[in-house]
Amino acid sequence: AMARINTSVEDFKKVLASSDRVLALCGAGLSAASGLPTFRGAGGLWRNHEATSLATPEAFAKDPALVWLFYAWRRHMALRAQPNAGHYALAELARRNRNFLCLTQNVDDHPQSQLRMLHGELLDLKCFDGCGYVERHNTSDPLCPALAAAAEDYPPDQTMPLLDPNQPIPDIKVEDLPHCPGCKTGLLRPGVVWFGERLDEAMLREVDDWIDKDKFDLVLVIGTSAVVQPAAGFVDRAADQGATLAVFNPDPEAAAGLVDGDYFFQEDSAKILPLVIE
Ligand code: BJW
Ligand code: ZN
Repeated sequence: AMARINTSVEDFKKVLASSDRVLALCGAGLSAASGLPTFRGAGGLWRNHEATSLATPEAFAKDPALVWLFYAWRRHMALRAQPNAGHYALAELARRNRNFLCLTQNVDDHPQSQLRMLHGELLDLKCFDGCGYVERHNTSDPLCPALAAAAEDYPPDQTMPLLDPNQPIPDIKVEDLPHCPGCKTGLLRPGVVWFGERLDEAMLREVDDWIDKDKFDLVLVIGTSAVVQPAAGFVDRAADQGATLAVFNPDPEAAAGLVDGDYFFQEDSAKILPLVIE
């Protein structure tokens, strides 16, 4: 039988108001209304590449110029993007409830006391050779002259040549990509977590401890396909403890796995979050 999923804003507001420990897991869909692309499904292609295939150390080792163009373009987009009403609603929830913890898989946010950026930060730079060099929050755009093609602005009716797979990719020499000021030999790379890489250990331990501390009342799953580990596992763990889940996602498939009494809002998170958190 189909699970009886609740879709009532009024019911949800009561559950939220009576919830103490609340966890949120956010993904790329939260930033969709700010004009930033998601990873999977429509919008997950960059030129003719799957965005997820570029987010690996292997892709960077093989073709650092290609991967840097992708991230330089993401930096350019993120630097121009504005937070949307969904971001503001979550910030309001954090102000109201000190026992609310927000985990985001997005790299385009700003760390705060109740926000953990599981997959790192797009504007951070670190050494690909692992010498330990890190630069926080570098906002240069373009990051270097070789990556200028990723930082050009075009009118909305024109396709940026970089995004047109029929246009050749700019020819960039590896020596013209940003290099590590620490060891002088390694390439710099974005300070994000790629597939096969470990999340920040201290952050993981802190999140683990917080989850194990007590039962959850409510878990919000916002704009994420929830397929990437260990992020998605946090939701499963909270659900196993008996928490009510509430999914905010326009894709009907995002409701798979919900059980009786859970909530599903099949909408743009920028529209629905302000209504349920007001
Ligand atoms: C809207 C909307 C709107 C649209 N409003 N919603 C087999 C089993 C289990 C695990 C593994 C496995 N094989 C490999 C692994 C491990 C791997 C993994 O989980 N892979 C799975 C895919 C199977 N995980 C890792 O490698 C992690 N590390 C790790 O496990 O370390 C331990 C270890 C390492 C080595 C050896 C042994 C152990 C690291 C994962 C790092 C993920 N990195 C990326 C890139 C980050 C940098 C960057 O931004 O470029 O993170 S990949 C990409 O996916 C990015 C995202 O944060 C992440 C999640 O994607 P997200 O946010 O959910 O986006 P989408 O596009 O998938 O979904 C968007 C959703 O929004 C959709 O549902 C839309 O419908 C919706 N939406 N518009 C609301 N307006
Ligand atoms: Zn270095």
